[in-house]
Amino acid sequence: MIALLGTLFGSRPSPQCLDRLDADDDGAVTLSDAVYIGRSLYGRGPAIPPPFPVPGADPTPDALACPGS
Ligand SMILES: [Ca+2]
Ligand SMILES: [Ca+2]
Repeated sequence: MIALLGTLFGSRPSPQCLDRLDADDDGAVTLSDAVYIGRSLYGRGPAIPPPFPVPGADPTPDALACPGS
């Protein structure tokens, strides 16, 4: 969540793999991903989609850059 908010608000450089920040798996990295994570962690929203909670490749195709996948 810290990396996501830092990237969105410019206090951290974007990671090479933006797909890692796409928590709601909609193919874009936006503030809605932070809201999705918060709601999921507090049991007020759907679970974060795979590969969470284990690091791995995104099983659904999208346009987000992720070197090596
Ligand atoms: Ca997203
Ligand atoms: Ca995806």
